[in-house]
Amino acid sequence: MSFDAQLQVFRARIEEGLKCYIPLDESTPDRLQSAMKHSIFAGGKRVRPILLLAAFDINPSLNDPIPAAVALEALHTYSLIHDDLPDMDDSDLRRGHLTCHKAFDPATAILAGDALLTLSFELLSTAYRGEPRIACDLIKELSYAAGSGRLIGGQMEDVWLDKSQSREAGSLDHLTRIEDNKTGALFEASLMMGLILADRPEDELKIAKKLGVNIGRTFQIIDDILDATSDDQTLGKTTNIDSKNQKLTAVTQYGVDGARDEVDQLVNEGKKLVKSLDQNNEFLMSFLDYLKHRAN
Ligand code: GRG
Repeated sequence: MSFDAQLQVFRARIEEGLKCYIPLDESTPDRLQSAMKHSIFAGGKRVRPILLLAAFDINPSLNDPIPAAVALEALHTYSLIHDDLPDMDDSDLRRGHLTCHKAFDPATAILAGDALLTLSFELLSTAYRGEPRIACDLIKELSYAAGSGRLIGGQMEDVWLDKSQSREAGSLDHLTRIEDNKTGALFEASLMMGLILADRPEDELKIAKKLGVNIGRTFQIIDDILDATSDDQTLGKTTNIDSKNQKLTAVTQYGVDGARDEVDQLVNEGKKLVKSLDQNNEFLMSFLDYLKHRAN
């Protein structure tokens, strides 16, 4: 199967999974349901759950990876909703639609994010209760990646650099560490969760972690390049935020061409890691090129 066809198959399975697991019962207030669905069904590339499925497919087990893929996308969507809030990035546009707080109101958006975050762990604990060790490992992996030392901690440091206006004084190493947490942590978790579901050994988990860091950095630099070179309509979100905030990024540091060179180097290193995880994995190899060439 071609890369594009496989990507569509993975995406279709994820969309089906979201439609299956996100409907909530009447105990969830209508307004909250609408806000959660507004954001999670607004589109989105679904790259994290795709990576989870691709990692699982290397040596699949009998476990169903779809609930974990849905849990991961729900958690990612929560982070976008909260990131867009007036007291964070204050963005109007996300996934080509109004952000959750613009379509509803900030209090509803906070609660919709909280509810999607909580739903992730409810899904993992109920879907895999027949395999308690797998369930616990998945919950541990995702909660660690989303927690105060990684995603939330990275966001805290990032918000604080803006508030304290010390961003220009920050070193690129410091910013890379923040972005490894803000962006990379969920990519690491995506691959790790796929391998945990497939019950793979520790040495493969270690390679997956390194590949997750690599993909997170690649993704972030492309995001910085797109922020500087694309427009709101193509990206479906507010652009030029970095230059407006005088943010130190790979682009402001090395220029667009220099940042592209960084991406080339990261993609080459990423391909070596894919090879050591699975000698002939055409999909993951092409996935790295897809990230490099993405337009949104
Ligand atoms: C609020 C705890 C908390 C964390 C926010 C999401 C986030 C952390 C920050 C967003 C700004 C950022 C770091 C952008 C670069 C990487 C990123 C997370 C982009 C958005 O993800 P995509 O491109 O979005 O996969 P879609 O909409 O396709 O799912």
